[in-house]
Amino acid sequence: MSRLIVVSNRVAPTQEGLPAAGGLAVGVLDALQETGGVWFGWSGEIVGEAGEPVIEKQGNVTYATVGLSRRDYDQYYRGFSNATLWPAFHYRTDLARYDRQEYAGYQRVNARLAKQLKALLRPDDIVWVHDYHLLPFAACLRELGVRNPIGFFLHIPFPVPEMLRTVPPHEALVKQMCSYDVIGFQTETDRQSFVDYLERGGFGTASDDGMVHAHGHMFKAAAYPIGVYPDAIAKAAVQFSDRKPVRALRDAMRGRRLIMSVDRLDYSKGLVERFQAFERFLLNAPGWHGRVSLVQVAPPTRSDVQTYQRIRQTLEGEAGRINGRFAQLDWTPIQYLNRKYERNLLMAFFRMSQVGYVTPLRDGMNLVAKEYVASQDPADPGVLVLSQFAGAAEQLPGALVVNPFDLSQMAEALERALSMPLAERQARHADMMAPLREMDLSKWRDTFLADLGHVATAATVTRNA
Ligand code: GDG
Repeated sequence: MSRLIVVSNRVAPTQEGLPAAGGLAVGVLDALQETGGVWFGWSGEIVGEAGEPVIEKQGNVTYATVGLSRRDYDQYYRGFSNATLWPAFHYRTDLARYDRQEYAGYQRVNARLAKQLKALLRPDDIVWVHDYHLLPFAACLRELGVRNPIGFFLHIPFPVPEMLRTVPPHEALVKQMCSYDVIGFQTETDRQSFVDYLERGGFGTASDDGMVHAHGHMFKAAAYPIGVYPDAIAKAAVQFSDRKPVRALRDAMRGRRLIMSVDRLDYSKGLVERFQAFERFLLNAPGWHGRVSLVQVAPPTRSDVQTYQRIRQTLEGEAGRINGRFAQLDWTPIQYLNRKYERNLLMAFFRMSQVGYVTPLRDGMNLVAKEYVASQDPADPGVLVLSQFAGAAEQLPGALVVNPFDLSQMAEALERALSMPLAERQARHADMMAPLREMDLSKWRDTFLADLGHVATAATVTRNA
């Protein structure tokens, strides 16, 4: 049987039951533990000189990790990946910068990782590459003569052509992407943006069955919305409901309503606007003072990228200001927790809350929204307030969908969610559970890999004809 080789920037093995707080790590680890396979990528360590991969087996999964030098880390990871591609793909050109040396480092690290992976590859392995750090990876492997099927999944949004063109080497990057056999996006909208870029630029054409012919390659581009395992989440939420931190939160709420938010601390998640909309809600609805709190869990990430330091400061300022304005001796409106929690505890927090407040300014999918829904008690479910700019909004019709740039609308949605009658909450919850079950995480993995199998077989036949 052929092995599945997953490649992502950061390989994230479980450490003391705590996987990294990131959607890719959560989704990939769950998907890989079931099928078994190899996970190749950066160990998270900065080393003097990049050496051979370190191989380590844990259960079903073999981890093959490599270190990055300080220069590689600064140029490839902190630089081009997270200070150019991440902001631009999330429509934050105001925060994006471009540096030629960083881009050269990005290409250099992709080429080196490809070389290191090639040494581990067997002829019948299937390679599945993840995310924006590795757009050129298949092109690098092909240059080394690798013939294996290679698929790619983009976890973040694919921007509209005008936005993409703000990234100076856009043409070279998209050309390199065309070396993959299958390119997966979170939503139809993302897929369409990619195809628009190719067609309007005269680089290629797409047909109705999802096949694309561009830059001399035939490949498939389709949407594979990433999912969760709703039943496992519901079970964890119940099992963890008696744990100490959950009891502590319940006690602290003392019968108050709870609005719950969980995000990596990232400017794409719309935290500042979210706090400000909560402030507006408190202004509009004094009857709720003392009766509802917003708990925001926001573990810091990429804290050595300057824009992330700035968002952290702004947010601390906003939480302090809003609390100073409204707090009472026995009531803190916003509890802002800059730390990581065990994942199952988060699911229990979701279950005890009345509102899930998930309002990114832009998000590929947003797994928190799906986890929130899955954690609820179907007999007495909380309400999801969800940004229209999260990929998840295309799949969760029962949410109260808001525009995160419209603070008044978000404030109204909070009020509506907090006062929603039980029957409506139940109906909305049931509407969301159906697609969550239908498009769960194994479906995401299996449909992607099935397509990769078909396309790669066809490509081999053509190559050998
Ligand atoms: C990228 C895309 C896409 C959060 N805090 C803690 C913690 N988390 C977990 C959540 C959730 C995951 O991290 C976050 O996933 P998201 O999907 O919400 O967001 P990104 O990290 O930006 O993920 C995103 C995703 O990839 C998957 O394709 O949906 O659009 O940006 O599972 O529960 N986990 C733990 N402690 C925390 O404090 N253990």
